[in-house]
Parts: sequence; C-alpha cells; structure tokens
Amino acid sequence: MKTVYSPLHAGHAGQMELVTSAIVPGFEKPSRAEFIKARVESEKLGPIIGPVEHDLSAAKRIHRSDYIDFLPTVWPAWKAAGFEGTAMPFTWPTRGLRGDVPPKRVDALLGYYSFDAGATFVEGTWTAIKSSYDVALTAAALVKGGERSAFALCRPPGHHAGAAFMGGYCFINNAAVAAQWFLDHGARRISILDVDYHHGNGTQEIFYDRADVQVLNLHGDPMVEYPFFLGHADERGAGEGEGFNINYPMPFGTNWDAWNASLEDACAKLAAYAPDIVIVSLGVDTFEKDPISQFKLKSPDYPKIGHRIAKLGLPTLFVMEGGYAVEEIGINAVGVLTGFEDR
Ligand code: FKS
Ligand code: ZN
Repeated sequence: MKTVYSPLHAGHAGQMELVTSAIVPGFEKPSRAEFIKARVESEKLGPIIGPVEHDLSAAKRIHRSDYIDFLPTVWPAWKAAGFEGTAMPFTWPTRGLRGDVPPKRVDALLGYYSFDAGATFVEGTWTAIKSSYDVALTAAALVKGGERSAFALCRPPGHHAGAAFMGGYCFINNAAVAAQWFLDHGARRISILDVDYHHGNGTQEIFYDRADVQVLNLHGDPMVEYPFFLGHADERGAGEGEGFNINYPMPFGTNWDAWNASLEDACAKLAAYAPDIVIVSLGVDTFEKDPISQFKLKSPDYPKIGHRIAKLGLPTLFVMEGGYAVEEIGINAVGVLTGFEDR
C-alpha cells in the first residue's frame, strides 16, 4: 500500500505539555512520524508519496468555519501580543460560563476553541496541521481511485478535534474530514473504526446525530482515562444517529484477548452496517510500553489487528493518530499495515 507523508509535520516541534503538576516536553513529537516512515521504508510497505495541496473547503465541511479560520492566526497573534514560548490555552468556558462570545485576546481564544491544554502552537504548527490535512485527503483520493488501501501518515493527529474545538494534540479531525470527503464524492456510508487507546471524542461529537457515518471506538474507560468526559458505553448516538455510535471502554491492564473481543464485536457491527469504505483511526498507544497509556498489547498483536480489518473485505484508509513509545511506534503501526496485507 502507498503511504502519504509530508516533512512539514516536523515544524510542529518543541511543544510543552501540562501533565499533572508539571509542564514537560510534549509526548506528541516529530520523531514519532520519522520512526513510522523509517519502518515503512525498511519493511518495503510500498511507495511513499507527498501530499497534494487542498484548499480548506473539505475542512469546513466538518469544522465550524470560524474555527478553521482561527487556526492559522494563532501563532502570528501570539507573537504580536508579545508572548513567548508555546501558545497554550489556560481558561475554558465550562458550565456556568458563556461559551458563545469569543473574546478578543489570542490567549483567551485558545481556551474558547479547546477542551484542554493539549493542543499547543509553535511557529510551524499551522503548516504542520495543514500538511496533515493534505496527507489525509491525498490518501483518501487513492482509495477513491480504486486502491484497496492507503496509509495517511498524519501528524498532528485528529480524533480529539470536534466541530469547533481542539485538544489532546489534535486540531483538524483528519479521519472525519476524509469521511465527509468520501460522502461528498459518491460514497453512501462510511465506518470509522478508532483503535487508538484514547476515546475519539471529536469524531464521536461530529457524527453523533448522523446515520451515514458509523463510529466505533475502542479505548480506555473514560471513568479513569483521558479524555474523561465522553466515551461511555451508553453513548449510542442521537436522533437519526441512534445506534451508529458504538463505544468499547476497557479497563486498565486490558490485554490482547480482551481487546480482541471488543475488536471482534466492532467488526461484526461494522460488517452489518456494510459501509462503502472503512477509515481506521490508527493509534498504537495500546502498546504495553506506551508511556501515557495502560493497555497491554504486544508488538506481535498489531499484525493481527490489520489481518482482522482486511477480512472485512472493504476499501480501507488508515489515518495515523497516537502512539508514544517512539522506539516501537514504527514496528507497531506498520505491523498493522503489513498484517492487513497478509504478510
Ligand atoms: C498524560 C495525560 C494525557 C493527553 C493525551 C492525548 C492523547 C492523544 C491521542 C491522539 F491520537 F490524538 F494523538 N494527555 N498523563 O493519542 O489520542
Ligand atoms: Zn491516543
């Protein structure tokens, strides 16, 4: 399968992140994508191609227009305000506060457009966000053009980003944008299978009341795991979308056997939905050595994931999301892809 990759991700570097009681170097760092790319090459997965540039109309099919217009303005406004270092939100319009009046300061707007402190900007961030979006749409076009599968090596990731908010390292929801793009180009139904360790709250929010995108999420139980405020099993969709959002929260320590039981159930529901295309939100932070996660999958488990997805027999777009054990991130992510190719 072809991989779509852009070196422009690397400008999104040197971020800082708030973890419990300290500000530490960000886990979502450029070496993640470089280790994956190196493994794509050494495993000879297939050609690596650059993205085609797209305008932002496909992003605005998913995200609120003012939110997308805000993203490129952050860093210039941050500098113009005389701030130093990483641009990071610090105040959020939660219950009891008004969330409908955007303030006029960039540091406050960061909070207006986010749900946590986890989506931060440095100088190259917007260019990286845009390249990640272009990567996803370019890989989507390969699948629409008839390829059995394609790998969008997106960075930054996307599944925590909602219609008008960022967070959890995510800005534009690449998988959601690709799903809408397929629908706008003739597909009737899309399934998004999110295997990242963290619940894809943005993807869920975006499609919650829709029947044309089925969203299946396997993740750490939000009672005890980030993003905490969404991802419970009783969230099944609303209105026309009732029954098309399916969550599999799992406890700390979940190993392959238990995780695979959820995958099997998800694949059965996916097959019954009979989508035209499957989009896999591919996170490998389910790995036993992941520094911020609590599942216990091992490297030989990842090809089994790919193999099971291939058995669905549907055109498949893989969109990279999380994974922070950088030494093994390439082995695990590309393991899914070679498993899909049955080798
Ligand atoms: C660590 C606190 C958790 C935020 C974790 C964000 C996870 C992001 C991700 C994505 F795919 F989006 F990258 N901090 N002690 O892996 O879900
Ligand atoms: Zn994750």
